[in-house]
Amino acid sequence: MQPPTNLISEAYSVLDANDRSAYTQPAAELYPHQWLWDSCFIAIGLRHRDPERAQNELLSLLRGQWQNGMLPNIIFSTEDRYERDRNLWRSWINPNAPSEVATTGITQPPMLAEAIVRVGEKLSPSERRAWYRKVYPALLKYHQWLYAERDPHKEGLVLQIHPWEVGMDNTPPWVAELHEHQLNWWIRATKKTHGDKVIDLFRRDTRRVPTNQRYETIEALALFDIQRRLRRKIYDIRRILDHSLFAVEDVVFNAILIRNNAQLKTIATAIKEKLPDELVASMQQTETAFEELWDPFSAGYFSRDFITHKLFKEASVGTMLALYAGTIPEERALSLVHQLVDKHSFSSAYPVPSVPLNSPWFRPDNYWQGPTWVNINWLIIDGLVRYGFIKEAQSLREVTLAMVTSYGCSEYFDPNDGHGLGTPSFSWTAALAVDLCLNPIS
Ligand code: 9WN
Repeated sequence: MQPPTNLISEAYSVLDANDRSAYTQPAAELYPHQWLWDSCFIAIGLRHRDPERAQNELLSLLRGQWQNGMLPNIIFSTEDRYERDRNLWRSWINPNAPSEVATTGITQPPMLAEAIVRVGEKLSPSERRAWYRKVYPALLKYHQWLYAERDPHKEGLVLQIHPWEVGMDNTPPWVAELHEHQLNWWIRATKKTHGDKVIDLFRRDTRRVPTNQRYETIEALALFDIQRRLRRKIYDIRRILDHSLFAVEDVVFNAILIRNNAQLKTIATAIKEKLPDELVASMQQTETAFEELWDPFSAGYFSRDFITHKLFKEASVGTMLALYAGTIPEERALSLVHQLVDKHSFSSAYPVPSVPLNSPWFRPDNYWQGPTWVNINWLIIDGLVRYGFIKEAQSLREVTLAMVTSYGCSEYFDPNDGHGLGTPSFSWTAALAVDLCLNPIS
């Protein structure tokens, strides 16, 4: 397939329109701040045209790093009109938070090492080493924080305390858990009295994106309620875990961690730094423990409850991210690929649906409950290539590019007919379309 040159120029104009000089916003109006995994994906695209801007995109993430090493999922815009967003989180109540910028108190999938390496590929060997040296201390501190704070029982898997940490906000496994255990009395009362219809009128997101394409108001209330509880514990993980049983060892987060641990090693080796022994042991342990997320009956990987270790067996594209981890046994990878090409499961006309077609949760237009996302496809393609499933990777790359060429740089897409959903002019769709275009698979 010829790289569609007008797709590349359209994608770059999206990234330029969303440029806020210190960082690139995911989308105008709906997402005006800097998001952690968005900036990683954005840098992966930007590196092709402007490696310096790509480096700055990642460096600007480090402005938000907490003293304990945490990288927050959002660094808030300093514009006056976003005071409400900053005040909702009030990161400054925690002594580890940075003083110059306001952030959230939670993180997002650790894609940073991958982005650093991808940007490094566009630099000369000496520039690359200088680049790696510049970012290595912060990156190392982040991975150490992940294990120190998020693997308190030293099990090898790191835990998440909010669906926003996984970046797939209303994915069925988390939403099912929310409904089961996390709707407190006033949210249930709101639901019973249909108060959610009134609250709908005040939602900022549904003023920009049709209501059916976003999460339910009841779910939004539950997400904000968890956020409020985290704030009450001043984002201190010990206090949070003492009082809350809502902690999940998420399959997507941990798969991404495994691959990014490997990329952290790549960086350390290139600059002749020795990773601390304790961290190396934890990294190894994650690869082994990840296999505990495998369910032989449904032949898939699932997130699990941190305390009970019960697997959350609602099917989602999360299982496919195990391919990106790159450490699962070949026969398990093969069985995931069978589902990927199965017409009743993940093989829709415009794959990969975020929920398989045969799941009772499947809704083609609803956010993380059906639509196809370009970042997820990018991660799956990368995993397929490393496992040697070249034909499958090529075909997924082609259909992804065809979808973006026909329907633009939307936030997500209908997996049946490909039309764009969510906000238009979405940065990671643009950036990763550029990367897929310029990286043919051979
Ligand atoms: C909450 C910015 C972010 C992405 C997430 C996506 C969505 C926010 C929201 O947008 O989350 O963080 O308002 O729903 O789910 O993956 O990073 O693009």
